[in-house]
Amino acid sequence: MVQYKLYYFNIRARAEVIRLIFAVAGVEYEDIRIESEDWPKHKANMPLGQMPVLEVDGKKMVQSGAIGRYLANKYGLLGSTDMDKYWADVYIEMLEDLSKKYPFAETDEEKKKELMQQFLNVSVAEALLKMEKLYVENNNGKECFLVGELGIADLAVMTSFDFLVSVKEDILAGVPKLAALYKRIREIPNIKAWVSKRPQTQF
Ligand SMILES: N[C@@H](CCC(=O)N[C@@H](CS)C(=O)NCC(=O)O)C(=O)O
Repeated sequence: MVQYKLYYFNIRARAEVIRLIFAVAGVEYEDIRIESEDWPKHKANMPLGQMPVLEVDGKKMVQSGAIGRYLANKYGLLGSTDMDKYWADVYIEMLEDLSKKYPFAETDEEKKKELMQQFLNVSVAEALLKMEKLYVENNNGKECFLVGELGIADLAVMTSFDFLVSVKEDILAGVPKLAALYKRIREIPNIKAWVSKRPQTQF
């Protein structure tokens, strides 16, 4: 059996899709969470000086997106056709574009509040509407997942929405299809079980 060790900070962020893939696939792994104050001791041992890092039988893998696709491919969550894989990537890239607009770097609290409102009310609102439109067009309004069967894009949506809903509870009010999708993903038994036991962190 493959031995997996996942190294990341004690947050969901860039490691959560990987954790969700393991949860859905029912695969055992060590979820190693490094506290920020201990990070300087570990940084030099990580191939790119960053995390997430997934150790697979002692070999360290880097880049969360690449790790996610590697695992999704292995555990049947990448999409069954080339077109499904393409569309899964489209949704993931949309979320990635959106995450780049989050005002991480702002240190002034007042300014950050203002930028956060702009992020939620403009960037997120527009991205959600575009995503809802694509979802409806692509799955012909069927009540299922983003691209056919449950896959990596759904897990990426779930983890992004977990964050967005935590900062603005009604953020999905204008996108009922995506709101229903989010609910459906969170109700999958393996996901529900992981959510109920995972460490509670802000993001
Ligand atoms: N593109 C990389 C980005 C990794 C990254 O930025 N990791 C951050 C945490 S989210 C990190 O390790 N920061 C600590 C540092 O760079 O010292 C990925 O997705 O894996």
